[in-house]
Amino acid sequence: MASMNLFIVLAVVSVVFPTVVLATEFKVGDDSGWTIKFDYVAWAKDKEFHVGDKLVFSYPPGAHNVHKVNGTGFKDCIVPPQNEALSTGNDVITLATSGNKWYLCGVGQHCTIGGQKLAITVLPAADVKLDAPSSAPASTSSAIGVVKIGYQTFVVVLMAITMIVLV
Ligand SMILES: [Cu+2]
Repeated sequence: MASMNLFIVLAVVSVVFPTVVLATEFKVGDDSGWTIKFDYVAWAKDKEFHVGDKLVFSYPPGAHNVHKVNGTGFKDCIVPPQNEALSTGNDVITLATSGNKWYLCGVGQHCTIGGQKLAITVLPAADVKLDAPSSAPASTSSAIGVVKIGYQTFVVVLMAITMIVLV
């Protein structure tokens, strides 16, 4: 009855799977990472950030750091005390609340001259989010469409696997 047990497990998984919230991890600046002379406005423009998602600031340790600041600090590049900086070179920030968030680099003139600062808007946690960040749809309706198609494909694949196992 091993195959029957497998079928039950797959059936349960196929029902539960669409309700699971998958957090997205955003590598700030993608392959460029956290650096000067990068357009973080353009980088953030097409992305949807939700509560529970993560920002990863990646850079050579010592070259940069990460400060969370307020809107004024962001606009004027006001750097908080050095001991409040994240500085591991692989700094992961979990977006815990919705609203506007601002980050900057406190090293030298990286913020003022290098433009090394990031502003994002965090939305409430998404109920269903199965698509990768790079293909995140712009509107809610198309997002639901993508999820439905993805889910149907998922079920068809599951059924195919189950048939193979049972035969
Ligand atoms: Cu820097």
